Amino acid sequence: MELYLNATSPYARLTRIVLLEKGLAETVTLKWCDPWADDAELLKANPAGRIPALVTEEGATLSESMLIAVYLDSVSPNPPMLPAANMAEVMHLAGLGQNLMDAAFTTVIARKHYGNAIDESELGQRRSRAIQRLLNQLKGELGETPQPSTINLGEIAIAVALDYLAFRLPEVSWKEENPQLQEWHLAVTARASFQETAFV
Ligand SMILES: N[C@@H](CCC(=O)N[C@@H](CS)C(=O)NCC(=O)O)C(=O)O
Repeated sequence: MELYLNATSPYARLTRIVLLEKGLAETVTLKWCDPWADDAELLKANPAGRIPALVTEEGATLSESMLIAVYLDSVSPNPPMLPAANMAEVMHLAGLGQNLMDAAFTTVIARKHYGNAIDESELGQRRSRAIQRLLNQLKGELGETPQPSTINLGEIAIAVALDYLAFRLPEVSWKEENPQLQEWHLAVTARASFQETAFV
């Protein structure tokens, strides 16, 4: 398989962490690219020009980080990223994580293209309020320190999104304002899969 990615995409990082957690990293060639520079190979694989894009052994290109994660879970069922016993809970958390990622990532990209004043726009303010509401909800839902023995797609998505916030929008200062969430995040990101894929 081949995975198109870069080192700063939260979506690409999520798929890489899933590969590592499932012991599939050796089966994939990492194709580092710049999606913003219309990388020719990436455009050939994924006409949307977005990463992550995974080319399967059969030559099918998959896009969308969550769909790629579901596919990888089917390629190698153990350890499961979407355990059947608590599927709804894991998907619920994965959705919160992906929404936080989307709000943070769109804020970063909007600033890059239109300047920081874009934060004051109607959409910029909606994104900012969404980030605050999501953080509040996560604070309420992620009380217990996660088990070091297992991890699921919901936990991965949330921890990557929180890391991305700290990386790109440090002024949100979610750690200082949510020590409990910080403790949860520290436990998850101590895993080798997170250390190996840290944002740079
Ligand atoms: N919903 C997609 C989002 C993917 C995405 O937005 N990727 C960004 C990099 S972080 C990208 O490739 N952007 C290039 C572009 O939009 O042209 C996913 O979950 O995979």
